[in-house]
Amino acid sequence: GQIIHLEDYRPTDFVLERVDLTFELDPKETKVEARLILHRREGVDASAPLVLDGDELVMTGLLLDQEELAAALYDVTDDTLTIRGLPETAPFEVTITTMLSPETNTKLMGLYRTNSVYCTQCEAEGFRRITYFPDRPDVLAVYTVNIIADKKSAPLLLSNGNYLGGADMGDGRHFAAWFDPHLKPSYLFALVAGDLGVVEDTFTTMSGREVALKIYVEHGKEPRAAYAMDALKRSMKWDEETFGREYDLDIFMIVAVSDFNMGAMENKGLNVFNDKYVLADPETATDADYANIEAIIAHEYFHNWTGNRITCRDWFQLCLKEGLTVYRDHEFSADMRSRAVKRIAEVRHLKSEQFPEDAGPLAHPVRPTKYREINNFYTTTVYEKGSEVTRMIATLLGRDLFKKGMDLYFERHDGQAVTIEDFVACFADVSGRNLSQFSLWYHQAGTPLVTASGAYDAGKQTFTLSLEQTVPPTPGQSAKEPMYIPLRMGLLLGNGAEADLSSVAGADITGDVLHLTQRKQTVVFSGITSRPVPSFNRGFSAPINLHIEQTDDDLALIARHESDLFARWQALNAIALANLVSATANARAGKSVTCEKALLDGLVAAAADDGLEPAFRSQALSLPSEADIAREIGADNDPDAIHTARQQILKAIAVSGRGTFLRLADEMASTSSFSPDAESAGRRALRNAALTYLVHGEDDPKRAAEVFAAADNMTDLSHALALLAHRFPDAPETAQALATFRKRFADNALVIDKWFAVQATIPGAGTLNRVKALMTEPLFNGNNPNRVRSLVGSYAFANPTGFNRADGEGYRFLAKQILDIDPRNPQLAARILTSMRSWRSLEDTRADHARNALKEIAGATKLSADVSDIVERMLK
Ligand code: HT7
Ligand code: ZN
Repeated sequence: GQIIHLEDYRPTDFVLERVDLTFELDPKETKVEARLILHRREGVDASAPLVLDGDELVMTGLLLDQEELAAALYDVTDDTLTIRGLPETAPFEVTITTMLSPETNTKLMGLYRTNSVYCTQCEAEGFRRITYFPDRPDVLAVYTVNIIADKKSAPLLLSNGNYLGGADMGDGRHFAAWFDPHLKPSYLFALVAGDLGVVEDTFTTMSGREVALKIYVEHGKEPRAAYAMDALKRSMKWDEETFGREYDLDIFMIVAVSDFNMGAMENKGLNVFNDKYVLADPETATDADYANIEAIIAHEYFHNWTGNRITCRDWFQLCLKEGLTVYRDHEFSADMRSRAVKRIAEVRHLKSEQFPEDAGPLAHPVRPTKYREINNFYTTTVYEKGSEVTRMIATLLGRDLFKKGMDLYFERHDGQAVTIEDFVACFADVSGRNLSQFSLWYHQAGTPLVTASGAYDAGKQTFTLSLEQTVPPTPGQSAKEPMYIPLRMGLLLGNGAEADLSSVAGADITGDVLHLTQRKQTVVFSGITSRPVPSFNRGFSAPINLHIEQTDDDLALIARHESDLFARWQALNAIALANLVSATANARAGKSVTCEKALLDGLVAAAADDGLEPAFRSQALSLPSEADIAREIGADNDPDAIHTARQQILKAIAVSGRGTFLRLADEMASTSSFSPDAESAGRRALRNAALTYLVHGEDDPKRAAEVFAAADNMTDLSHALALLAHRFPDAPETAQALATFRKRFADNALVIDKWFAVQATIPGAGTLNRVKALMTEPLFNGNNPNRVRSLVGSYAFANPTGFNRADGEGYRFLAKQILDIDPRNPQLAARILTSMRSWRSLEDTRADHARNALKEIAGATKLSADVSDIVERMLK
């Protein structure tokens, strides 16, 4: 594929006014008739042809104003339909007939079948797999959709908007018509047809309109959609109360399907979901599943305003809808749950997923300027870093001005396809601030590094902070400008009090936000009566790396006394990370590993502190992951040494905190029936964290096997299974538990995904053979994205020692899988391949093996654009 550049953006030559679609559904021979009403845009040359996008289409008819078009007036290539000789000013009608085979569409883009249900996925460029079309987000039109299908196998016929009516056709078929009055781009089109069960409810909007809510799932699974329905109603209410956004159709539908490339899709009025993010009950879903369902239901619903009513001018602007909508779903979850705990989880995720992307060969700006394959830009940088950039705008402007800016955005751009510049201008306009330096966050890739050092002058009672920022070079961007970094901070005094920051020179401070804008900045605080301990980046106000020489004593003070709970966790995490990095060096050098007292004391004290909420204490107990340690080390990584060091630290904590962990395992055990609420989930998390240590401090699988046998919910059951499998992979108790789990849940594919993932993430070189064996297991299905992600994805993304085998077999296995998946489902293949994005930070032997595996992929004949784009960028 060729490279698309932002600077080449031009509006279309023709304006689309209306779209009428008729589908005659059939598994192998679906007929689509698309009637497009267009006119030439003012000022466009009268000879300019209409060029429509297409992808793997078979066209069987083409009419212009109801007349067949002469062959000389059009051309068809692999990906375009070009029509010449069109009217100069008058509107005209193009009618295109295409034939599709949904059953053989394994790419899951366009119209496909999943479990006998017809469904569509059009973002980003799937609509062109249905008909020839100006398939770009700045072409907004009103759609009418007629669906004709066999009545027995597809009693349900759904599309966007409001239902117009339907009828029996007398030949075993029936039809339904839908009209969506809202302007929309083609990527928001959706059609679903099949035989599904439904859960129904209603929501009364703030202006008193009643909206019908329907969640469609496979027959028999209706009770498992209750939590999703509850989350939907809470999302609708929250968006009204927080952003003043009301829903705008008579009906809102969600359909759960089992074959889906991503999490979910925000099609207007007809969201389509990966069933993993809809279905939940205590027996089959973990607390993490419940939290994900709540967040993703909210995310897709919030897109109705941030994405659908106001959409992207072009795909370079993807963060306009995704970054903003992630920010909105984060705020929603923070309001539904514990804000501090939610923030800790977000930052853990950002650091483990986005920071490595930003530090490796796939790094790109939040708003990229070029792409080869847009599917590869649905990244954690666009989503999560995009959300952090929105959060920084809110931090800089404060709550009221941020709200005003959002109100202006909704008012000014409703019904439009806009850019990041349009979005930022709303905040500049309401605040009167110049946000041009701030906008570098959209344009410069790479995680800024801020180094800080402090000096206290007791005589002058001043504290001088020397700050320096650098942004590392990234592909295509070697030199960087200094960024505008809002750094929330405090100066903690020995007695637990905080210094007043208002007497300051060298930087603007608003509240507790220090505005770091220069490459080097010296900031002097006056009136500081004793040596303070600085606490930086409270609430993770900026997505940066921070280097500051701080003693464990200073960090321990922050961990005990910070008013910001997030900062307390951050300090504990910093103590742990430093200890784990030095332990890794020792392990690699064959020396013994020691666990510092500050770490033992800090973790056990936080765990034992009954004044803190259990969910926070469980986060405090959860050590940085092996990937976190590798990232902190940065280069020449040996995953085996990291694993050894971490296991030994875990064991040392287990031994020293045993009394506390025994108490918590007992006290946090549930006494009432299961509830998925955040508080109950927090108690389960703390108990399971305590159990993790207890099991690592013992040489016998007995405790884990007992917890497994006694578990009455999936959170505890799957945690116990993972403890057994990861700590005692070869024990008979583990084999027994795996067999019991498989037998009990063999008919529930989403639960079996947990079973695959647990086994794929068993540490050590031996796991590759397990993974290979599991691929031949009857419950595995290489065509289903959830199964592939659970087995192959978990192995490659979440098993550092198993995947990064010193002999390179893990990489060779992955290369083979990528080449096998690619022809069927390029998007899935490309995504799993990104698991190798940090290959250059491995020690030489592994890096050589990784490079060779990547070269093997790159050298294959007939690679998809998706995979060749990723592999080429990774090898550059
Ligand atoms: N906006 C949705 C993106 C999406 C997608 C993109 C490419 C291929 C398949 C896809 N399915 C969904 C999801 C979201 O961010 O809400
Ligand atoms: Zn989204």
